[in-house]
Amino acid sequence: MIPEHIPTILNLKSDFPILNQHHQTGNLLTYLDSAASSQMPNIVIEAMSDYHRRYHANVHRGIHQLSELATEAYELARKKVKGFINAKSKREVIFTKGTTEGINLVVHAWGRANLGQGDVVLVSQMEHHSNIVPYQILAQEKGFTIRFIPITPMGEIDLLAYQQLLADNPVKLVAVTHCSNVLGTINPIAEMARLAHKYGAIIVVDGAQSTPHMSVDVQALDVDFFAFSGHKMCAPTGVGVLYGKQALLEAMPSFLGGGSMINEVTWDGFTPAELPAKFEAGTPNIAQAIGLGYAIDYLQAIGMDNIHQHVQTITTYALEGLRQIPSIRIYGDSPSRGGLIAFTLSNIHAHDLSQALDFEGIAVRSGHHCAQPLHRLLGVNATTRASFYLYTTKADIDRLVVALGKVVQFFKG
Ligand code: C6P
Repeated sequence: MIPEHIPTILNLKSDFPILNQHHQTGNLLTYLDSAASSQMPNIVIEAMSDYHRRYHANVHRGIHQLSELATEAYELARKKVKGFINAKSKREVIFTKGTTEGINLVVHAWGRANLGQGDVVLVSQMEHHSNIVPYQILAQEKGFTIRFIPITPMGEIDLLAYQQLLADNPVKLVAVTHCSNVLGTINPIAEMARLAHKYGAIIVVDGAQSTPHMSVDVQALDVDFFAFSGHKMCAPTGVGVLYGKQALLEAMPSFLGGGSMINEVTWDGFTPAELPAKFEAGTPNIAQAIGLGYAIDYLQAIGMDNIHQHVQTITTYALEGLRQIPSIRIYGDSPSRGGLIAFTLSNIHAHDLSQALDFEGIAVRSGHHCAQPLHRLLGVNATTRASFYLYTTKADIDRLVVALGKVVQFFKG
């Protein structure tokens, strides 16, 4: 249930208990690490607590009242996801642990059945390890080739090079992120899907950084698979979604085996269950899926377009502020960018920088952000990244800019 008072876009912090805490400095916590994991509003925390207190039971197994209540809530969450991403059917919505598991499912089920010697998989240069390593693991076994789609100096996909790679190679699969977790670039997925299909390939999209921030319509994008994580969109950790076109999901073999995913088992073998159960082996993360459903209610009550607009405003404001800092280098220069900014500051190590910011009560992330090949391409080992969400305010950005100014002075002196 959405609270009667639907908060305005400018004043959401009060919905997030964690953001109303004071840091040891005495300042309110300035949380600028939502691209790693976002915070949960009360409505999500309470929905999960309600499940634990009132109707915790396994799903799709018991015919007692608690199990029925749990099953109903779990399936309602699936229905909410279906609407949220505009899937054609609930059968196309597979609950996973997160983006990583979703992509691994595609690679090990679809990939194992369809990729072999002589085939090529295209992966963009801006991918998170989750959208690189699963292909590398399977390539060792099946002998297909991975080629990388180059990016431009602005940090965008080089579409001409992409088209050339499709034309020159027997490409079976294209793996690309909707929004880069380092450069912030939002990629032209509909166009990339159109080109992949023109050359007979499927497209697997990593939606970890886009789904929390903008409305996603998997049918309009015409993607074959699309994976995202709950914990970056106001839901808890431990739940995510893999969307797949029904025909592809039906044709591909099972991935994990166990309870729930079978129709019948004999000593000689098994027949898989219908979708989506076919890909949901074992007891799922029930409370987390319910939490994701409530997170979707919350995001939709505010409006995905409003969230996108808010984050765009905050990001533009942050870019203006950060660009005033001498010796800052910002990575990614695409006008089509999501709510995160990765940067380095002269020769200050990213870890020292984020520790110094933590002393000021500001949480950012530093490191390679699970995108080592991209960092190598950018010529750095590590960056510091500030990332924003619907609860981020201009005051948070002001604090970041002031604190960075202090850090520069400190390291100078
Ligand atoms: N990126 C970040 O700080 P999981 O861990 O499965 O929920 O999501 C993996 C993942 C996949 N793709 C992209 C583009 C991502 O950003 C992430 C998670 C976090 O950037 C943690 S490394």
